[in-house]
Order: sequence, then structure tokens, then C-alpha cells
Amino acid sequence: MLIGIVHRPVHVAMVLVLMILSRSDPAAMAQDCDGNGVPDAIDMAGRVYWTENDALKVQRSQLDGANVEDLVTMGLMSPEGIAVDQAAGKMYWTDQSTKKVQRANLDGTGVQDLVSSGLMSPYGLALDVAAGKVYWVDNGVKKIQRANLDGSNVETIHTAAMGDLRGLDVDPAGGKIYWVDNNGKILRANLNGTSVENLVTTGLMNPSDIAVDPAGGKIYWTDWGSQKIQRANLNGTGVEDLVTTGLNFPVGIALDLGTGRMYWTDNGDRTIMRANLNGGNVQAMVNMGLDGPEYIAIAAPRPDTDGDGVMDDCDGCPNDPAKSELGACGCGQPDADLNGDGVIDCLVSTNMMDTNGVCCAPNAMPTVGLILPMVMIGWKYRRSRGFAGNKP
Ligand SMILES: [Ca+2]
Ligand SMILES: [Ca+2]
Ligand SMILES: [Ca+2]
Ligand SMILES: [Ca+2]
Repeated sequence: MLIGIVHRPVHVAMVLVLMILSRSDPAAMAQDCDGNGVPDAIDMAGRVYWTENDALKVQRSQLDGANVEDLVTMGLMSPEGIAVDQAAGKMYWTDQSTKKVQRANLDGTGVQDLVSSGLMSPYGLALDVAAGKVYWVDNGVKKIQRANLDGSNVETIHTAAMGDLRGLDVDPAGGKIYWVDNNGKILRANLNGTSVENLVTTGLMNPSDIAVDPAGGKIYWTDWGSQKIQRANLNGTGVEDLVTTGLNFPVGIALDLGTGRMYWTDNGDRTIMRANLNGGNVQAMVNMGLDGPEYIAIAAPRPDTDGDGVMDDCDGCPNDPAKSELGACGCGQPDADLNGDGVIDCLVSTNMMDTNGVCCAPNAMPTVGLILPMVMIGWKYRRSRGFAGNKP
């Protein structure tokens, strides 16, 4: 309605301005096709998020360590565990000293207290997004707890008589939570806390965090006491050393399974590190400007399979680089009008193709245009055979 009363020259000028704006980088950066509040450029590039326990921040950088950003800088006293719900554009963390579980948008805006009473010393945190649950350990009261993603319905699912609870991770499909006891144990249980198993009880000194690769059938952990990164099968057998040199005080660990890498923090060296899942190709991603990074989470790059700049989750034709919407002809076929008859070629009956199969010969009649002449021919035929009117 508004456009109808806009004076034409003004309208044209506005369109030109919009066209120019849409080509500039800030506008492209702001595109958010899936509406999760994260610019698609960031969704597609991925990010690594961590808690800065000494500088009292939540930060992130690109996966290659570039472009470190402060996300949350207010209201933190001892941020610890962190996890990311990328599709919803939210990050969750614990604060051991404010005794809270909190969340915010992935750019750090919109901080919310989810659980702010009844906690003593919350540490590691993990998400089961599909089931709508956030899990955390409370080392103060020696409990593993969970709640809905909005912080409602807090449940205690495991109470440890002793131990020093730190990081945990969830394998929703496998129906297990995994956690570390900093006194030298790795454990797991069902999602409701039943059937607790000791997985690794020897050879550990001070395991600090754990990350599960369900598809690969492995658990990965940091051990700041032995200064190692290790992994084992999901049932704790087959323990392997992955990184045994160059570590000072490794704390958090997270996996980027799409690129086959693990990321960890070294709280002693004040670095964000990464390596291949087998421990090869160790790299310091961020090694300046950090005070004491603690736990870590990965927002993996969201794929753009056909490389057309539209990520799969928003691409109506994720395997057709020429289209991002079905259009009139569907994926794999352009909405073209090669013969210029005003009808998209794919809508023309295939029997109108040339003998050499090229769609469509000049002046070929589109299917819709054939209906009236065919009705007329049929009517004339019936008349000529004396059927018209059914006269006796
Ligand atoms: Ca987005
Ligand atoms: Ca695409
Ligand atoms: Ca596409
Ligand atoms: Ca045509």
C-alpha cells in the first residue's frame, strides 16, 4: 500500500540505494537466512568459544585463531564450562563464583540467568539440544544436574559421595553422559544418572575435561597433572596418548568432527591450541592476550555443499550451485526461457521439443496454449461426424 503512494522518482532512488547497500560488505555480513541471530558469514565460517577464567570474560575467535572478540565482560567472577547451541544462536556457561548457569546470544548480547539459586560451585557444562536439556556438574555439592534449556525443571541425576567433578559431555544418541573426576577417574552413566560405570581408573593424574566422538567411538580428555591429551574407546578400553609434549596446564577440550580436529585450552601457557584428532599437527591458535582460558566449545562451520554462498540449511537446492530455491523447474534445472516465448521452458510439454531434443523450437506452443485449439478441433470433429446436439 505504501509503495502505491510513493512518488516514482523517489521509489527508483530508494531501489538504487537498496541495491548499493545490498552489495556492500556490512549488509552481506548481516544476512541471517536461518534467523538464529548469527550472521550467515559467521555461521558458515564457524567459531571457537572459551571462558577466560582470569580475565573474567567469554571470548571467541575464528577457527584459525584470528579475530579474538570479547563477548561477555560484565557480571562474571569465575566462568568455567561452556557449550554452544549453534542452530539457536545461544551459548551457555557456568560461573563457579557467582554460582550461576547463564546463557546469551552468540555475540554476547542478551545475557540471561538460567539457574541462580541452589548452586555451590558449578563447573563443566554440556547440552543435549534435541532433548532440550543443559547438563552441568556442581563440584560444591558433588552433584550432576540438568535442567530445561530455559533453566526450568532442575533435576539432580547423580550424587557423588566424594570426587572432584570437572568437565562433562553428553552423547544423546548413545544415551550417556561422560565426566571426569579430577582425582583420576573417567566415568559415565545413563542420561538419567543410572548405571554409573568407571571407565578409566588407572594412569590418570588430574583429568580436567572430556569430549565425546560418538560416531568415531572415542572419548578425548585433558589431564593437567600428567600434561597429556589422551583418548580411549567409549567403554574406556584402548587408552592412547595423543599429545604428551609442549603442554603446561591443559583444561578444556572440544572436537570439530567435520574437520577432524580437537581444540583445547592451556591455562598455564595461556593459549588456545588445536591438533588433528590423532594428536598430529599441533598448532597454537591464540597465544597472545589471554590470561587464563578455561573451558572451550566449537561452533562448527555450517556446510555450503554446492559452494553457492547459501548454506545448506537455507539452500532450497543444496546440490545445485545455480539455484537456492526450487523455482518453477526445481533443483538441477534452470528457470530459463531460451526461445523467448514468455513461458519457462521446463513447463512446456516435452513433445514440443525439437527432434534433436532441444527445448524448445521457436514459436513452439506451450502446453497451456494448446488446450483451447484442441478443444475447438475436437468440437469440429464431433460436429463433422454428426454427434453435435445428439439429434435423433
Ligand atoms: Ca544465521
Ligand atoms: Ca549452497
Ligand atoms: Ca544451491
Ligand atoms: Ca520458453
